[in-house]
Amino acid sequence: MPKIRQVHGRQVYDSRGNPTVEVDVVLTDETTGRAAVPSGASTGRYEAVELRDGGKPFGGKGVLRALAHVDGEISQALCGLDADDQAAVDSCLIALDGTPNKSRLGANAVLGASLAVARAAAHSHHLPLHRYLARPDQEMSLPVPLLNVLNGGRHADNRLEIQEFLVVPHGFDSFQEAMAAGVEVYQALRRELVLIGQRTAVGDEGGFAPDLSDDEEALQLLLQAVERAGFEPGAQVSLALDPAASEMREADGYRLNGATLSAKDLTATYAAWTQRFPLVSIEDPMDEDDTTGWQAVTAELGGRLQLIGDDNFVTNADRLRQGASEHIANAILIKPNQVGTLTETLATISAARQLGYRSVVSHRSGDTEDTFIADLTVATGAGQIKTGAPCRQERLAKYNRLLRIAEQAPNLPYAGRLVFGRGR
Ligand code: 2PG
Ligand code: MG
Repeated sequence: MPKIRQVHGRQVYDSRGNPTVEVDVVLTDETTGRAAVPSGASTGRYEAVELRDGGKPFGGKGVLRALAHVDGEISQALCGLDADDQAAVDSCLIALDGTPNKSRLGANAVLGASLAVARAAAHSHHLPLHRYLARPDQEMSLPVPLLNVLNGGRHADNRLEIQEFLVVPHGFDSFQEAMAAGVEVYQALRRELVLIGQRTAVGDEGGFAPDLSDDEEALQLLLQAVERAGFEPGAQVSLALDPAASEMREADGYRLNGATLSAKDLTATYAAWTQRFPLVSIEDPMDEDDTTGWQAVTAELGGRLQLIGDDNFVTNADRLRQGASEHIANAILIKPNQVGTLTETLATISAARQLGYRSVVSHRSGDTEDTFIADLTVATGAGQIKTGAPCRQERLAKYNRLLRIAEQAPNLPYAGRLVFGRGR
């Protein structure tokens, strides 16, 4: 097996125009691999730490220190290792960093190297990345796309408190049909917004960012868009939310539609919405540290809704196990840069499967043209991917990659009905 011969990092820019890390790996057989690292805005406090330079350039967001680690210590440690022993590569990176949260070398430096090695190894084996990452105990599938078509919270300059309103086209036979439905709903939503005199500018993840002040009105608009696009709400296309509730939390409760709600009131609001709208999933319904709020919402709604932990679990298997023992959530969001290596990401997906939790693989609000997560989702059979609206090419890059995989591997099942059944 070829060995790692060279590891080099460079500064590129993400979709928000902030610097980010890109890593190239060259193997002894001259094959190469490249990966670029995304960056969040509504980051959970327990995430692995991205190393930023501070100071004046780029508002402190420079990555020169992280890049110096890639070209220095990381390159030195990885050169000579077998490229297809990903577990050994990642153990080496974890040990080299030496901190529990990758804060010394930077999770951005570490993840860039980890993913670039996997890509290089896949090339060396002449395999598409999803086939290289596949394991006999994981059944591959094409995921349900969770398309974030209305942006609020930290991802847009409007008054919506809920960060993401998503459409979930599950009731279709193929990924291609599901994606087409998502796109039709997105275009129908644009027409709805024009009709009511709203702007159609988009937020960080390509979803529209109208100046609505009422989160319920947003849900209403979305439902209308599904119908106007000609789909059956609930049976073909359902809805999902990511309130990113840590961002809504204030000293005395959760801020929503001009009111301050207790965790109990917030749960009641979600419950009322599930009666009126075809909601199938809510991510981060409560603050990352609000264990009792999370327990209450899980007890009340966990039987009929997917409840995804993002800011609380941060793709960390130990935090997921802790949450499971506290009866919190029934699904986990998977963002490789929250944990920092590919091996840990895969371990978290396996842990979730063992615990009976679903996995939803996700982009970050600041992202790049890198499509690693598309292949990761297929390889692990996670069944769901959340990577923005069908707008802004860093979002479409992932969906388009999935369309190419779907064409190349026509026998892969579409996970829609497997995950969400036939609808309500
Ligand atoms: C989220 C993500 C991605 P960010 O909260 O789920 O949509 O946002 O990358 O800003 O954390
Ligand atoms: Mg989230």
